[in-house]
Amino acid sequence: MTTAIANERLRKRFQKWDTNGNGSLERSDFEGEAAKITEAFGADSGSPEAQALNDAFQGLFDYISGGSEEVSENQFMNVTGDLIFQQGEATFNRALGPVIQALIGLCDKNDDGLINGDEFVSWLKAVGVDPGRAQELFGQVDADNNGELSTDELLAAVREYHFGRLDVELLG
Ligand SMILES: [Ca+2]
Ligand SMILES: [Ca+2]
Ligand SMILES: [Ca+2]
Repeated sequence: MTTAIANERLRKRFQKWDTNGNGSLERSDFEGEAAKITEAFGADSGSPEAQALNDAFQGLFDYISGGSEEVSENQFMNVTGDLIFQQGEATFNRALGPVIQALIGLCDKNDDGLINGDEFVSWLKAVGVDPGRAQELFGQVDADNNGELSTDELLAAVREYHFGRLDVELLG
């Protein structure tokens, strides 16, 4: 990993999450992001799955903002850089776990808590990744090679992306 790639990826994430484009993150940006993802998955905005995703994004905003109303780009880079590169995996999983679990909830058509190949294709489509890469990417995320993606495997993939070791952007 180079720090340059890692920083560029975090900066991209900041810009994406700044859904109203005003140069800082507010709670409403995270509501907007949850709503956008819900729509991309074709889920009803009033469904429990949509609510869970919104709650998860609000929890993530609480973590990133540390209780303030808005988060500047510098603050975001510091907090998320610390979360990804300094804190251990357990802290990362606590912060991002609810978002990943909510995404699984939106995508898990057969309700087994895991993401199979077909479900992964619809995930990639919803977050704007070329589904033609699904097979290759699935193999990279499926660490234990059992043909299903677990919460832990998906969380590890998000970390690996931010370390610059994996090229799939699962959070859209
Ligand atoms: Ca904003
Ligand atoms: Ca499933
Ligand atoms: Ca697996």
